[in-house]
Amino acid sequence: MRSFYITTPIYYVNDKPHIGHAYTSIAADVLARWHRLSGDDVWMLTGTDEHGQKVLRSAAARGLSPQAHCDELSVAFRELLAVVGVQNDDFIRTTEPRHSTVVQATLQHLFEQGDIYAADYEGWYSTAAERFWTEKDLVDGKCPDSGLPVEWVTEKNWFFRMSKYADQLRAWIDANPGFLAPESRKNEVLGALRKDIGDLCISRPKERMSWGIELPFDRDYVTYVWFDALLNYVTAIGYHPDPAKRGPDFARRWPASYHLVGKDILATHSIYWSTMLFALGLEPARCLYAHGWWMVEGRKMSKTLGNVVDPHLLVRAYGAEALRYFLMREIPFGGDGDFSHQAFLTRYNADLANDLGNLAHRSLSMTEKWLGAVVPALDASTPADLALEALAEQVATGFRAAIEAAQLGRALELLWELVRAANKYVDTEAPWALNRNGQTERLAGVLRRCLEVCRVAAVHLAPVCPEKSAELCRKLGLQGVVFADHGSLNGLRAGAPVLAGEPLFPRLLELPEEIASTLAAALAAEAAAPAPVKASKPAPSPKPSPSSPTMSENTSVDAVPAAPDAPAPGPALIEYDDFAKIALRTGDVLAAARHPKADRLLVLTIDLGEPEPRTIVAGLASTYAPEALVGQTVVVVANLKPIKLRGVMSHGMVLAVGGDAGVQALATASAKVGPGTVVR
Ligand code: ME8
Repeated sequence: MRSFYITTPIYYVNDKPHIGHAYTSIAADVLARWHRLSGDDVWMLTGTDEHGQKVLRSAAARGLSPQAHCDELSVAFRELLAVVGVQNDDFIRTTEPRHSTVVQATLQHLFEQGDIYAADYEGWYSTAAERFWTEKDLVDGKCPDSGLPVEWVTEKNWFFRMSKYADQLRAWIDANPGFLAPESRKNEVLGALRKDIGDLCISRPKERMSWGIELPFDRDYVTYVWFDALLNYVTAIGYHPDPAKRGPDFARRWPASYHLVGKDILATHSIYWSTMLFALGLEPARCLYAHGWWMVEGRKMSKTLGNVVDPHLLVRAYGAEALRYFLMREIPFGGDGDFSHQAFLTRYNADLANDLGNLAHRSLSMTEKWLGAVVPALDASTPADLALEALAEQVATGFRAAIEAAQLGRALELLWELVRAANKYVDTEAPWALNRNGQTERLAGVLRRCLEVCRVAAVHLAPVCPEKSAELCRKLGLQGVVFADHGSLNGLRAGAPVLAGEPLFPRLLELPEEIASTLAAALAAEAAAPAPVKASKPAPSPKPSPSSPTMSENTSVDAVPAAPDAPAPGPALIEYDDFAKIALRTGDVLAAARHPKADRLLVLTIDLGEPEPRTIVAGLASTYAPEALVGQTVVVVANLKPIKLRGVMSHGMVLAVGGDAGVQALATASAKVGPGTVVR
C-alpha cells in the first residue's frame, strides 16, 4: 500500500473559522478521499495553531485565559470540519503535550547540534504596540500604530542557523521539480533564495510575550510561534529527534505527500520549514502546494463580508456537497477566486442541476417507465456508442492524472465533458423515439450507456460530493460507491433495480432568503464603513530577508521576515484610480416597499436623474420603515453590477452609515441637490 500523508495548515485560533479555512481543508479532504478510495494508506492531518501574540491578544480581548480561549475556538475549527464533510484522521493542537514536549526535545537537539545560538536583536521598540519596528516603519520617528515615542532596545534572543541550510534547499528545489507547486509560485521562492536568507529568530522573551512553549535551554524565553507550529506536521505522526523514541507510523508516513497551504504562507513553509527539516536530517514533503486566495463578492474578505460566506450559512443554504463542488470547480487550484453568490447559483444550476442532475434524472426515469426499472442489457455498439465509450475511458484517465496532481478544478472540468457528451448522446439517440417505435433492444442499449455514464460520474465525484455520489450509486442499483472499472461503460449489473426518485440537485431559482438578506445587509454595511482588510491576507511574495539575523513576526504575514511582532496591516490603502472606478450619485427615493420575501430588505424606487428610475434592494428594513425613506436624498453606488436579491433585481446600492452592528443612518446630502449629482 502506498502511503499518502496530507496536511492543511494549522489554523490560528484568533477568530472563528471562515471560508478560507474550509477551502484548504476541503481540498485536502478531496485528495485524501480519492487516495482512500484508490486503496492507499491515507493519513490526513489538520489542527489549530494556538500560541503567539495574536492568540494571546484575542484571548485578552475576550477576557479569557489563553488556554480557555483556545479550548473554545479549537472546537469551532473541529466542528467546521464535520459541517463541510471533512474526514480528517487526526487533529493536532499545538497546546497538546504530545506536540509541546517534542518541540522542546527538538529545540534541545538543535541546540546541542550547534544550530541554535544567542545573539542581540536591536530595533525600535514600542511599548504601546508591544513590538519592534524598523526605521522605515516609523512615522515622524514615532510608532505608526500608537503615535507614541519608541525606544532603541537591544534584546537577547535565540536564532536558528537557517542560512546554513540555504544551499541544500536550493539544490533540493533544483533536483525535485515537483516540490513547489503550482509552477508559477516556484519563482517567488527561488527569488527569495537568490539573496541571503539570514538566520531565524526563534525566541520571544517571556517578559514581553509568554504564551508559547518554553525554550528548554533558557527558561526566560518561549518559542517563536512559527517554529512551534511548523513542527506539528511531524509531531502529530510520532516524530522525536531520538529515533528510538519515534512512534511506529513515523517512518512510513514521512515525508508527507502534500502540504496544502494558502499562498500567504508559502515562504514560511518553503524556507523556514525546509531548512528546519534539513537541520533535523529529514526530507521535505514531496509537494508543497500553495493554492490561491478567495475574495468575496469582488472584494477582500472583511469581517462583515465574511458573514456572507460563513461556511455554516453556506451549508444551511446550499448543502455541504454543493459548496464543496463549487469551491473545487470554480477556480483552478492554485489560482485566485471570487466567491459570488450569483456565480454560485449559475455554477450550481448549470453543472449540478442541469448537466449531471438532468442526465441522471432523465436516464433513470426513462428506465423506470419503459424498461421495468432495472438496469437494461447492452446492445452491439454503434459508432456513437464507441465514441462515448472512448471518451469515458479518456476522461477517467485524465481525471486520475489531474486529481493526483492536485488539479482539482481540471479534474471536474474533464468529468463534465463526459456528462455533457452523454446529454448530447441522449438528444441524438432520442430514446423516446426508440420507445415509440418499439425498438426495445436499442432503447435498452442507449439507456444502459447513459446509466453507465452516471456511474462513471458518481464514482469520480465521490471525493468531492461523497453523499450525492453514494445516492446516485444507490439509484443505479449499486450497493455503494464501487471504485472499480472507473472509465468502463460496463460497470453496472444488468437486472439490478434502479430508482429515479427525487432529483439529485434541485434547481435553485434564486438566492435562498437567508443568503439574500445577509448579503444585502453586508453590502450596505461594507459601503457604510469599509472594513479593514486584516481578515483577508493578501499574498506577500517571499521577499529577501534582511541580512542575518532575521526575526519574524508572529502572524503569518511573516513571509516577509521583519522585526519581531511586525505590524498587523491597517486598512489597506488604495490608489485614487481604484476609488475613481466607483460611480457615486445622489438619488431621490420615489417609493419604498417591504421586500415580499425578506424581512430585512426594502425595495426602493430611486430617481438618479436617468430616463427611468432604478429599483434598488437595500438591507434597511431593520432601521427604517419604508414610508420614512420616501422623499429622502440618498447616496447610491451607481455602477455596481445588478444582482438578484430574493427574486428582485437590484441596480445599485444605497450607502448607509453603521458597521457590523447594523445600519444607524443613511448617507445623504446636507443641502438640496438634484438627482444624479456626482458624489466624490
Ligand atoms: O497562517 N482564501 O493560520 P491562518 C484562501 N497558523 N485560503 C484562505 C483564505 C482565503 N481568503 N483565508 C485563509 C496561519 N485561508 C498559520 C499557519 S501552519 C504550520 C501555520 C487558508 O489561520 C489558507 O490555507 O491565518 C491559508 O494559508 C490559511 O487559511 C491561513 O490560516
